[in-house]
Amino acid sequence: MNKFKVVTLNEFIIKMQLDFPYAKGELSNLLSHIGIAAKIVHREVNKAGLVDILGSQGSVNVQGEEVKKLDVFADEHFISALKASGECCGIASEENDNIVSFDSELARDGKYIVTMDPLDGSSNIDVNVSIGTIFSIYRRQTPQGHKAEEIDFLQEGTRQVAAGYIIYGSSTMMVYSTGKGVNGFTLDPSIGEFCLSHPEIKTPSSGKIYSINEGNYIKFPVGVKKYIKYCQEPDIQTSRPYSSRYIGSLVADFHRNLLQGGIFLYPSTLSYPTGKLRLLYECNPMAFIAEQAGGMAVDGLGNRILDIKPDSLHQRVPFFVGSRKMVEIVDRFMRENPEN
Ligand code: AHM
Ligand code: MG
Repeated sequence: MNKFKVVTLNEFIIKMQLDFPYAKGELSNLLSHIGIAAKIVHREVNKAGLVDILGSQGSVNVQGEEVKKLDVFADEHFISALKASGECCGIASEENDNIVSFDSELARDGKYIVTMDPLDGSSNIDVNVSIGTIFSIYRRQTPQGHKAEEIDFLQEGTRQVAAGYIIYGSSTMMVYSTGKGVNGFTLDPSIGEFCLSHPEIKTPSSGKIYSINEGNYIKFPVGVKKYIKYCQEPDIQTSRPYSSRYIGSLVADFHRNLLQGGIFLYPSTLSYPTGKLRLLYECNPMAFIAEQAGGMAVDGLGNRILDIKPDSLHQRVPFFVGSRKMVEIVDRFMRENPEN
């Protein structure tokens, strides 16, 4: 790319703001602050093997899972960046049992709330495998000038104003959407800027990859078992058998499938009867991005993910996301095999 054509994340955010005639720059400011926090977390993730930041901190998060130090670091930095933006009145995060309402006068006037998984795929931190941050932005429901309340967070995914993720991989990338397509930015560490590298991402309507933790096979619903067998059956027309690819980091598995075409599945299992992944800060943002890129996301129980009305902050749902034709097929398998 010609160096004079490099578009930084901030330039892009400002340019996009012009598409919204009444925008006052608040969302742009919020997104820029997320970009700053992402760079700070990138810096720490990159030296994770060098400093004594690895290993478990000893505490247990609200999901009953062990908290690693880097999770806490990411959580704190994203929270302070969002607070500093002055546009956000509160957050809900995987690391916090309850919502965090910001108290300052500036923050109470904030129009937006953010849900986030500050460091997803945390079991991969210690082994230098890609991890990520996932976020969603909504307009608050309660009036400005007051503290954020839980009701501000329990909104359907269709009401997302923006959503995105940061992948800390062989490069660090931020991918986000404000509901007008999906764009990806790669961090150039030498200049400390996210640069537009993947404009207007469209996901293939079908792919050759299925991603699922097959170790749970015997615990899957019948529809999923049959779909896995379908993925493995040879068929020239649909390029089957598909390849199985599973990293165990949602952001990394999703990102690969978004670019190459494929399907990611986390169904209900006996250990996780309603699925493992969290609606508010894992499934909804990814579903929003998938749909904006031409893909699809459902729960396999007859619902589009974005239409589900949340009833609690850390609610889990079964999750099937990816290339449209592949999701349609697994959805059909689920409908035709309703038994568990
Ligand atoms: P985490 O938020 O505790 O990191 O868990 C979420 C992760 C996802 O990134 C990934 O898709 C899934 O858990 C993997 O779960 P499993 O190990 O059961 O396959
Ligand atoms: Mg997570």
